[in-house]
Amino acid sequence: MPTPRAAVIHDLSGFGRCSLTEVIPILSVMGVQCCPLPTAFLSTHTGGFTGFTFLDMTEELPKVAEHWKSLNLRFNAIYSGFLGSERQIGIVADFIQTFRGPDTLVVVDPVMGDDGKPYQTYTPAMCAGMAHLAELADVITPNLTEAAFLLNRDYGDLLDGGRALHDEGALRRLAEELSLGGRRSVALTGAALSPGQTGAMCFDARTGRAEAVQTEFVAHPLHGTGDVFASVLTGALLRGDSLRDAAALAVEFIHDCAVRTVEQDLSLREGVDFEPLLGKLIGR
Ligand code: PXL
Repeated sequence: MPTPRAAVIHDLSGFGRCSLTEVIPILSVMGVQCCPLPTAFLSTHTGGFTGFTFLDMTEELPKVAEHWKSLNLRFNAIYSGFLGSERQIGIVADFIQTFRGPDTLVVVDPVMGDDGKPYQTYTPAMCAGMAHLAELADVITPNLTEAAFLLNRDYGDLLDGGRALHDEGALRRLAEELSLGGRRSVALTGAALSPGQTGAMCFDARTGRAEAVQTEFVAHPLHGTGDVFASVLTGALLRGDSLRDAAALAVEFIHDCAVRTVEQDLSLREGVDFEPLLGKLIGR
């Protein structure tokens, strides 16, 4: 089988483990060739840091796309995440429309926020634009905060003010609603069926069914797990795994990384300690 090629549209953050510093090693170890399209270059990620640098790459993106077009490049996957400006939403949408072939897997991780709040650099207009961009996706991977933003709902009301937090039916209905009537697959992260568990609720557009995958919850604040999840999921889908199996692998891998991060007693700023565990993703 030829090596699949993916265009990966995320920021590059120097310290703190997120986006491209997770996406590239994970997809590479899973046998995928990554072609990065960096949306911004930051000194650190924006969670738990102040004073970070931020180089917006908006002007560069269409030039790269133009050159790639002249080379007739084709991609087996187009996978986007953290964006650097409102204008980038239209640029990424154009990129998807230009480079998408009949078999291209389009994954939009609608990175916008966590714990009910947008990330520091995300404006309300960017969040609204992200919902439009996500309409082009075959698969989306929101957390509960991003699900609320995509559906234009209050985060507090999303799961009945927290009462439905561990309610499988409520999570299933939410994943179904996010599928836009079954047009796209959804892996809703941070979906816990009980307080001691966590994982994903997956709606598979191919089967029309929603299914949860769960693991033991590691009670330690972690940063960058969303990017690890979506990257492992993308790699596994490119290998031909079902959405459920791909999500199960991602959930299990993050669990193992979380345990290791706690053992190393790393702070939130360090992100999730995943590099020594990459071998678990080879050839599965
Ligand atoms: O993990 C999502 C993410 C990606 N990129 C940057 C971030 C964040 C979350 O905070 O700050 C720069």
